[in-house]
Amino acid sequence: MKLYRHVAATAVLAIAGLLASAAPAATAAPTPVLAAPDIPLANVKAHLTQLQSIATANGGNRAHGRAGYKASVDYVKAKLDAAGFTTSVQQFTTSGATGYNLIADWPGGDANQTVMAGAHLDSVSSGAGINDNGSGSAAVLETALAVSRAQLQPTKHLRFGWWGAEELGLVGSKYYVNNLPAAERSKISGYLNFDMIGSPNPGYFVYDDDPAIEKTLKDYFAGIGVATEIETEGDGRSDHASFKNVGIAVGGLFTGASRTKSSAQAQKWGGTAGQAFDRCYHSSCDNTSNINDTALDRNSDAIAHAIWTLSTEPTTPPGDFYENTADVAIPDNGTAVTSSVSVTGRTGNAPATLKASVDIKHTWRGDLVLDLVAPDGTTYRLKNSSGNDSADNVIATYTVDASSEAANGAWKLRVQDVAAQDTGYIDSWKLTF
Ligand code: DTR
Ligand code: CA
Ligand code: ZN
Ligand code: ZN
Repeated sequence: MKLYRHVAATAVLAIAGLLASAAPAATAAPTPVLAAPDIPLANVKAHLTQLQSIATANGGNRAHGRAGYKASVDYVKAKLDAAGFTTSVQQFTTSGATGYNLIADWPGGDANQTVMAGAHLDSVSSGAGINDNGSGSAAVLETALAVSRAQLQPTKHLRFGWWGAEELGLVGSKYYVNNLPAAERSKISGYLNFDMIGSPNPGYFVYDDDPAIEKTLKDYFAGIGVATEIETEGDGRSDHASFKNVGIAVGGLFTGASRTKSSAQAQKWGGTAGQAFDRCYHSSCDNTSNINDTALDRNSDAIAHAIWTLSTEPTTPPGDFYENTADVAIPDNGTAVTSSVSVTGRTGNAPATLKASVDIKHTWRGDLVLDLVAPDGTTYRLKNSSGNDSADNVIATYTVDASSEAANGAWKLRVQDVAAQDTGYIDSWKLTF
């Protein structure tokens, strides 16, 4: 059995565990988060005007391999350099032409927890690509400039990216991720993607990949009384897929492309039912007239809200953790099994926010009951069985108020399969103090 303890900065998504005993945990007042500034719509539209001018001066587009794309990169880079960002241009080759990614780091913050936001800067060859994706590029640029204007000092490190050759198949963002060493990838705590956020007949769609990022973005719209829907048109269809595919938490916003707005959506958001969210998608008419100002403004402000919130929230202090990675088979509909960790060298009691992270492979997780057993035998219920939860695996972190327990001793994860059929095993689990 491999049992080891090491210190790690862990960012955990805590799921409150049900307690079988002990007083309810004390809840600390939420730490106030710095409020983001308003992102001036006029500034965002000024960037769109510049991108339109660039397209007009370069054959009508800003496509990969064309002069209009490199001119777009130069425009954005100049703004960021003047604002104090550390920028770099990453070159790659695809379809026989040189492509460019632009990366901008805001100096400061914990580099081990990097919050990243990005947008593809290229258009299709048929037009200027003002909604697709000048809108995302301009909003991310203006948010970065707002960070500079505010001289923001986030707890986490901030990085922004503008991708090349997205229209050729997410080529630029894939190149960036594939050439990022694994140690650097693991430092990115989340990537937020903004591709088409000013559609003329807009919907308000939020990516539902990472719950924490999704909640942050949805909270913004709830705060302004705008209903949102889960984005369903684009799994894998924009640059967030490049990050998600290597296990990085992702999120983002979208106002719709060629799909048609329903009557219910028109009722909710206004606009025209039975008409595409963007009738000029990938067309020559995707110009500065192809933008809904309200949508662009709301989404720009939502981006700023997310950047401020996710980068200034308290970082999770490094937590000591104790892990057991030995596999333990769980008998189907049988007796409980346990896996233990030995906690030594600590003083006093366990914390009120002791975190039990489990990785259990099982083909019907509703069969499983999970308990944390303290060294003195006190049992804390982490998860009850549920007949209708047919999803696979239990990969979750539970927060337990173990402040009445001595920290040192043998802590056990107890798992029981209480329903016939479907089997599994404890893959690993850990306690973080
Ligand atoms: N692939 C994007 C447009 C697009 C289509 N569906 C989604 C969903 C989420 C983001 C973007 C998109 C493009 O053509 O650039
Ligand atoms: Ca605004
Ligand atoms: Zn496109
Ligand atoms: Zn796009």
